[in-house]
Amino acid sequence: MQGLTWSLCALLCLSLWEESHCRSSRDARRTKGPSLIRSKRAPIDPDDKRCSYTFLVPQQKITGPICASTTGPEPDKDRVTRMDIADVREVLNKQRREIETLQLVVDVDGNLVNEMKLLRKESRNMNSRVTQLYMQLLHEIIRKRDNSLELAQLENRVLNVTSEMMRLASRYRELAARFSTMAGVVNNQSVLIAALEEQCLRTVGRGELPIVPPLVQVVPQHLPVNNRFTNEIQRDHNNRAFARGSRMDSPTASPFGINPPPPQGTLTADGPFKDCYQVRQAGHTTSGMYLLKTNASERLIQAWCEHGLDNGGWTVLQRRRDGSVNFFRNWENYKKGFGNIDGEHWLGLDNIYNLGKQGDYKLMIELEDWTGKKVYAEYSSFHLESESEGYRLRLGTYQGNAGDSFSSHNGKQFTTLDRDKDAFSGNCAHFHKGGWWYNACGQTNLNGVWYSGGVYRSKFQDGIFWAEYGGGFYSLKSARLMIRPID
Ligand SMILES: [Ca+2]
Repeated sequence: MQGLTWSLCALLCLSLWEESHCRSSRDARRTKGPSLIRSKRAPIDPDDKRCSYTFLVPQQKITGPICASTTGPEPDKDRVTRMDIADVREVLNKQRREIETLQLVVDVDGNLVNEMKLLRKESRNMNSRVTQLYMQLLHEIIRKRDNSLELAQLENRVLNVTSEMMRLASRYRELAARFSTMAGVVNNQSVLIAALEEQCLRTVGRGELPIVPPLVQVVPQHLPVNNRFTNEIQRDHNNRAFARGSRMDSPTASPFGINPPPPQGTLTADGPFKDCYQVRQAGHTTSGMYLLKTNASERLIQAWCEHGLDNGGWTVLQRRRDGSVNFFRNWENYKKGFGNIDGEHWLGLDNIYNLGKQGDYKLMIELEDWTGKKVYAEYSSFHLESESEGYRLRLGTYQGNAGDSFSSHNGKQFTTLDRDKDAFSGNCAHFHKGGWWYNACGQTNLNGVWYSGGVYRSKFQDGIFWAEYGGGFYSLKSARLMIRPID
């Protein structure tokens, strides 16, 4: 009887254990079994994960024998407990393995989650970058479209300007042709007017007509053209050419040297030199005023040395450029020289003669028309004879692009308004209003009247002309006579 009771107790215990298999004490409290209450055993050591149980026997009315006994069969109780423990341990081990497996899975899942997070973050960054690049591309496209529009506008403008230029060039050519024709007509009419005037005077005055020199008949094929030509050249001549202190009909009395103008250019303390070529050889490369002294004279000469043309070393004998100086002067003036060394001037026949005696010189004549074009006439040799020979001109052979209008003056003496040495029956200086080596009278008049604008109208050909370049009625804008020793 007692053994049966222990067996029932053991069974009850086993079944209870199976039912509440390691549930927590909370779950145990929630269990509202009418017959079994499992109380919490507190405190439970968290490290001790083994379950421990307290079996409470339900209160019931004991009607039979009580199986609890302190002196019960110990061997049966020990055997059951070991089995249980073995089972429990086996189950526990199994669960631990499952837990470990689950833990591994959880770890792997955690890594995957982290990787997923990283990937998501990366994806967001990539999206942001793609958006940024797209915006940049959009801006670039817009910019290129704007550029292409601007380019198209510029091309249109270039086309318009080119078209306008072509139209203007065409118009300019038309005007140049018309001007050339009109200039020819003016030239011819001047000759005709002069002839008619002569005929008229001859008829009225019954032959008591002053003899006038023949006009230069050269009408060049290509007149230098400029846009400032008007029919008011004569007025301009009267008002402007001699507006700076001299009258055309009364030669200036003060010769160069007596009342010299204040120098406005550079004047080196170096020197004196025999000529500008020696100045150049001394190392001076700046064009300007230098002191010269020729071998034949003790007199110092202020002269303009041109070092900017053809390697320099040119001594300037004469210069015209703005009409600021009257060149209609007497013999004494032409002998001594006059004008401003840094502007219009005449170096003086005496000085030119003394310079030429020092060696073999060549002559360069530089002419500039009213379009700014410059042409040159060079003569292979140049010197003057003495005053007793009327400063007779001695020229070599011509070369250049201005045409040779000076060789016809070769061998002629110098003529001024008060000393007639020319080949004409009258005085060429009176008609040409200058001093020159006149023939009868000549193909060039570089000491004539400075007319503004080029083509001029005058009773006589008294402008600064060079027949081969512009004709007798085209007054040049500037002219220079220069000498340098022959190379
Ligand atoms: Ca004469």
